[in-house]
Amino acid sequence: MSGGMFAQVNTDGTIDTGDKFADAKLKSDESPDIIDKRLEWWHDAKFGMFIHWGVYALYGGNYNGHEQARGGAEWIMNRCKIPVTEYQEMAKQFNPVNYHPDAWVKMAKDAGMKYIVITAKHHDGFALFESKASKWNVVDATPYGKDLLKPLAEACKKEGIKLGFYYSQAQDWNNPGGTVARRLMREGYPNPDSTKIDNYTEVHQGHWDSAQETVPFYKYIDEVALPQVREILLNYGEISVLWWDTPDFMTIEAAWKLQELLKLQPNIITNNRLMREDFFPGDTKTPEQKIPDQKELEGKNWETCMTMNDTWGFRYSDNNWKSAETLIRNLIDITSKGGNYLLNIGPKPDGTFPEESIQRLSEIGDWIKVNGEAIYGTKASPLGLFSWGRCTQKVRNGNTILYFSVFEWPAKGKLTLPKFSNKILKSTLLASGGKVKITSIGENLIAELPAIAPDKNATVIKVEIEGIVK
Ligand code: FHN
Repeated sequence: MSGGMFAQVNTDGTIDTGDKFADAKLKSDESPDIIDKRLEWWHDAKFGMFIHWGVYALYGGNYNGHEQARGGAEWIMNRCKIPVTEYQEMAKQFNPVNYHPDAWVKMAKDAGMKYIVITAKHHDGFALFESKASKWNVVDATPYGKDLLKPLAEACKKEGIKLGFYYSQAQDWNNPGGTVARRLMREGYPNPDSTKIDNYTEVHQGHWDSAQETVPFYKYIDEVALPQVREILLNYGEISVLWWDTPDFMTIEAAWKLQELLKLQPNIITNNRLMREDFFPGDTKTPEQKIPDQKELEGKNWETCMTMNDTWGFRYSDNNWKSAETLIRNLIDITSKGGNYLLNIGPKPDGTFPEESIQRLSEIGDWIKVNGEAIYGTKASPLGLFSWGRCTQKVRNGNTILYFSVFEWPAKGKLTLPKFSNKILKSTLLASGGKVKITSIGENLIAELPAIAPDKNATVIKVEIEGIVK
């Protein structure tokens, strides 16, 4: 990964914007070929599981009878302004005795996911791993007392699933010196002291508890973030992804130091959220809760992360689950535009997945077992988008395979394909292998399909053609 000098942070906290600033833009001395090689598995994988888990799962979006008014349940400490000691007291109830990482990994694998990215530390600063840098970790602060990442890493290795860690590098609401993205009290609940609290957070860069500000940011970086990132990079075997998040108030110096640590895992892939993206672009772009237009991120490595309901961390009251059909079509849509899909699970405090997530994973798995060929190792559609579905492609020995995923089944089974002039070598339904007749009528290519859609989620037509689509 990248090398270079640290940019100068002046004594007054400002940054030297001289030449070194320009140096910072040079992410790495790696050649594009080496970068592409490193990302090869990730491009082929297409589908991963995001896991948001921590002490916040115990609240499940409710603080003392107050339903958190806005945002994901993993933000409850900030939005409801829970005092540091009180939040840390809650960890004494964190005892996920039903945590079975083998089962988690198996569920991910059966759903067709090829990698897992878990919150080693989210914004509440709670480490899911044993840490010498801060006692605010699962081993020291909970009755469970065991590292949660070790057995997950072992299960992933056993099952051939790549493992990545999410690490909230700047925001940390419990380890002193961490930054806070300021949120107004009304985003938590109507606290009678809201005005006073908001006035306080305004002049304290978002902090609501004096315990959060006993040391400066650089000390938090040097004494917590850097040693912890070393720990997660050194103690769990091969780590495939480092997923940074919310770079609020990050300094160039802190970002450089963190990025330097990535050399401990030479093949690691990182995202664009370490600091300002123009200085530290990372390897991947990370649209959140949205699927970009095909043109928006063309030629870039990108991964859309999304929730199955409306929250990242487990929330009791969130029943706004997307259907399996939507999730499957999202995966196809993203793949047809050249991206990856990182789909989130928010485990319950006892270590189990919500039943609704399990059901959806299983339905996605059923679809992908039959149609995975249209997803893994494919490239973006060469024919753009169309109203009834999406297309992915593979080029093999100079010829192309087009995979048309049909969402809206055509009347009488007659589907007009987008135009291409290549000779058609073979066309079948991917799931059954049944032949599909394609005829050229005037300007149009018409595929003759069964009258009723064989798969309500998406039926894939595999069309093998000569050469490459221009
Ligand atoms: O604030 C977080 C949020 O809790 C969640 O972790 C998502 C996942 O991408 N990222 C942040 C917001 O961008």
